[in-house]
Amino acid sequence: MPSNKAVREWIKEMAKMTCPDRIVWIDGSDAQRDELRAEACSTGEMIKLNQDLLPGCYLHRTAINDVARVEARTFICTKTKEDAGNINNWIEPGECYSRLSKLFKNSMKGRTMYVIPYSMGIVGSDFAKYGIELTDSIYVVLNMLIMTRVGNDVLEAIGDGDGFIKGLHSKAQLDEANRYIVHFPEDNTIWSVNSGYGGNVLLGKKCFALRIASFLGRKEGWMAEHMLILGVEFPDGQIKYVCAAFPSACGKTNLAMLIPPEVYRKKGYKVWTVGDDIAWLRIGSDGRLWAMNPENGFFGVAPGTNEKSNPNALATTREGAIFTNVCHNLDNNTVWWEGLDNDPPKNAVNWKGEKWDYRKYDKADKINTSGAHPNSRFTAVATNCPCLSSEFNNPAGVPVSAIIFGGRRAKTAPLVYQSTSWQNGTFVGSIMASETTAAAAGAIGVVRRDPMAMRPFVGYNMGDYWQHWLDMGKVIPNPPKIFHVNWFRTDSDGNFIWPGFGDNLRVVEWILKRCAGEIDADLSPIGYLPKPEDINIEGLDIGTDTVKELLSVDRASWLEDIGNIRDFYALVGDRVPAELHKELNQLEARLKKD
Ligand code: GTP
Ligand code: SPV
Ligand code: MN
Repeated sequence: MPSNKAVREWIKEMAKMTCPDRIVWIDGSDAQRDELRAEACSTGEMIKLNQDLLPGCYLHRTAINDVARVEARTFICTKTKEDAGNINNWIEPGECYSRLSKLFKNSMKGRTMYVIPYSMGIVGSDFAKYGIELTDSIYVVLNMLIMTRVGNDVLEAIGDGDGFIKGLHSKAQLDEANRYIVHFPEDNTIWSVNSGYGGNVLLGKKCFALRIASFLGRKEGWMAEHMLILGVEFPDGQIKYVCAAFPSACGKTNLAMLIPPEVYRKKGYKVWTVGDDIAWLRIGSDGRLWAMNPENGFFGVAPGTNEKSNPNALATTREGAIFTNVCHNLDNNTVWWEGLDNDPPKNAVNWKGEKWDYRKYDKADKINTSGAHPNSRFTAVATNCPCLSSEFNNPAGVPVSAIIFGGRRAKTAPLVYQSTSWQNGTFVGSIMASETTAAAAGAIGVVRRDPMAMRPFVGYNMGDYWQHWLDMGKVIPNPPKIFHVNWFRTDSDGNFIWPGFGDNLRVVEWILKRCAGEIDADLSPIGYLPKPEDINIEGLDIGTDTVKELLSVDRASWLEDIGNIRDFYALVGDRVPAELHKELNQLEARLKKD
């Protein structure tokens, strides 16, 4: 127990409410981790996998009604409703504390409360922030040990201060009707109850590093974003970094770990991963924007990950990983998921824990017929990643040349375009849209506006968040250029036109050339488009005509979008910055011209 009075009193209060049988401090040691793994296996909470093939790897299944983030049950509880804004759910803080206190009351009776002191960022560094998560789930402890930096040194770094983020989590009864993921940004507090799924319960991730951190960033002059961070090494050894914000399950992990196409590898191109989900951005003393990854592991989508699409991610999961809601291959006690290979296990248990018959798989009813849940995940140790950047542990992060927004759009958005300024780039981020995925509960494949890929993660009013983007642009002396990409345009048969994955480097190369001022582009109503011949298609089986198709801008569908964007801005409400309304009007006028 540390001497810090704020820490001690808060834990005492939470324990009084939740009534655990005992309290265990997590120290970050391997010995304690191994004991917890053994305990979780003895109760069936985890399954130990084949240790010859997957050393240190375990399987966990969540409750079948608890497999994704639940946005409808996620709340931002600021004092006033306006400060949370119309895009967030809101409950008055006093009312919320009292409602949830009833759910937490005695929720840990007969259980252990684990105290996890963790750091987002390098412990002791200028830009690290600390949290303590109290939880009654060993699964949460084992995941936090991978995803964050945990240990006694965090308590030392917190010292006598009270600036740590107070996180309380209880599985309680896993009661869906009483599930709450609640943030009190003005109190540095997060309460999560009745869930056991990653994004709802690993409180360092979306809850702290995005929702609370975005709130802090606005106050303190930095930004917390749903972005991967990646370095491209050129044949001359120079490395340039980009950040990219895509909505959940839209390709961040894949882009962050991409393997360059053969023609690029031969020339000496390499790609280095700094982060795959979250970036904290601040202005460096050199006047550039710097990005650091506050996490220490990857919580990645399993389905679709294979030797061809993302060999680096696969390699990262071969040791010390936790697999959640994937398919269990009983023949060799390993794991499988759709898109791993074409050889589904014949003797297997599906993500629900039932005997699984691969022959009954029906693409139209994935949830009920697949071996792995579409949002099944791996939790993997970052340092296992073969392409991990040497800057991963650099507390200052890396300087950013480009910010890339992107979504999953079958039609409207072209393969890539460049904004004309920071303000216009902020506008481009604000009008992002994407088809919904399995990463959150609800319908899949519906286009919805997801500004900056942050719709579910902004810890305050969306209008104020956009204003913060505009304000940051005014004080970054040498800001990154802002782009938009779409890997997901489909043909009339519904097939993806662009090969994607490793070949996305071809687009990133164009982006970096634009940043370096090395090539021209064509100004269109929506921004700068590549000259088709400037997208390198050497070694691909698509021609320049396909590139032209991928870059085409259909004015009618863009004009249709304008109406939808107006409705969305109206929903965000009166804090939408005037500059963005102006950008929207100008875009409409340009689209209508001629
Ligand atoms: P979160 O962890 O939920 O934030 O997701 P993410 O943005 O990291 O997405 P991820 O890289 O895990 O990709 C999700 C899905 O998109 C997987 O099924 C991938 O196979 C697929 N995907 C990723 N990149 C591409 C691409 O370039 N083209 C196509 N067609 N699919 C892709
Ligand atoms: C996402 O949904 O964007 C994720 C997974 O990265 S979760 O941690 O569940 O939020
Ligand atoms: Mn994510």
